[in-house]
Amino acid sequence: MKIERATLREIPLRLKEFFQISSGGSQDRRILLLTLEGDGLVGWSECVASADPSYAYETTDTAWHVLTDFILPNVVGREADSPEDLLSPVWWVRGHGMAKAAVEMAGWDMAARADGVSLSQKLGGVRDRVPVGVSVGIKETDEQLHEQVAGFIADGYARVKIKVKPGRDIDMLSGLRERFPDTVFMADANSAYTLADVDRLKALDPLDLLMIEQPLRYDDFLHHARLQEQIETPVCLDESIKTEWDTELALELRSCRIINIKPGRVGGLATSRKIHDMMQDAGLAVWCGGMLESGIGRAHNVALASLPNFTLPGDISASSRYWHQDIVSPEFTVSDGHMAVPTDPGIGVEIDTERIEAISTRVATFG
Ligand code: OSB
Ligand code: MG
Repeated sequence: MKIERATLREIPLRLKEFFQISSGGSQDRRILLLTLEGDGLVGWSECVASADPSYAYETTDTAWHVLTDFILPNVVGREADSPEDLLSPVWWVRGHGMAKAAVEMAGWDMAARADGVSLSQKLGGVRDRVPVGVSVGIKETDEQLHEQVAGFIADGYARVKIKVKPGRDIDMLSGLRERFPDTVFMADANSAYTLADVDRLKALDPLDLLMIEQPLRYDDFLHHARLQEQIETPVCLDESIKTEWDTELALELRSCRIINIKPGRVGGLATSRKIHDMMQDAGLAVWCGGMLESGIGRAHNVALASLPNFTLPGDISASSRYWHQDIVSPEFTVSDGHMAVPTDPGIGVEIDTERIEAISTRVATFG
């Protein structure tokens, strides 16, 4: 594949409601969209970096900097064998997986279109619809929380993830379990605890949670292993897993029993697939996480989630859970706890380029 031109854009997109996690929150997303063009084909991707570094060290601005000053000038004008190979000229760039993933994932969209197949088919997907859940931000009161959760259960989501932090955990989750005895719940702490909180985390065992996601530090493997030894709830890692080598370390130390794979966080779809395979070989499940993406990032996620070992519901909710109007059509919808995997070539959705151009706050073009 030959990359003749790259266009990076930033668009503002306002979430329907503020999304609060233990380490921060957001409502006005600043999203980077990338298009690669070459050989008469186009590929689209979304960079998952957030405006601030409260989830990862990358931000919208660091991704813009690394993409425009180092990555894109080296990628454009070159011939590559595969989407991963697009990044070989910048093998020396350390970290910045979200910036790198944007290039790699646009490359996958292009490669699938070149073959006339859907991204799901190109990746080796085996499902035409995937089980999906929803992630619920921290709410000030249990009343607000119960009301929102009741709505999502009525929408049919296959599981509900509740954001937690010290003080908004045991009682809050016990109340939910009591009110909704049959719902599949899990918790996500975004690193709000330390190993000293082990008793608090052990107290969650009777609540029958599907898992607890990233209870401890974002860069910690050892303490997650020590915690998993002492609690029954399966530990899932999110922030900690940025590469296949992180996955190897987590498996060796038994830091987790589940991994939340976000292709943007791990540098792209090729690494996502490697992590998927490593976990499958270890007899452990994975699921596809989300970063409050527009329909472009969501299309990549749903294609990835069609791979065989994505057996747990993903954080891949309907477009209308996030946006008044998505930038793709048809919008993504959920029925019976599942989302359909697009079948048209590439990411398989129509992109509202007119609106994207109209709302872009900055544009950089290469080639
Ligand atoms: O920890 O999974 C997370 C959103 C932003 C940053 C981190 C996380 C999340 C979510 C939302 O949980 C998932 C989604 O619906 O996109
Ligand atoms: Mg998480």
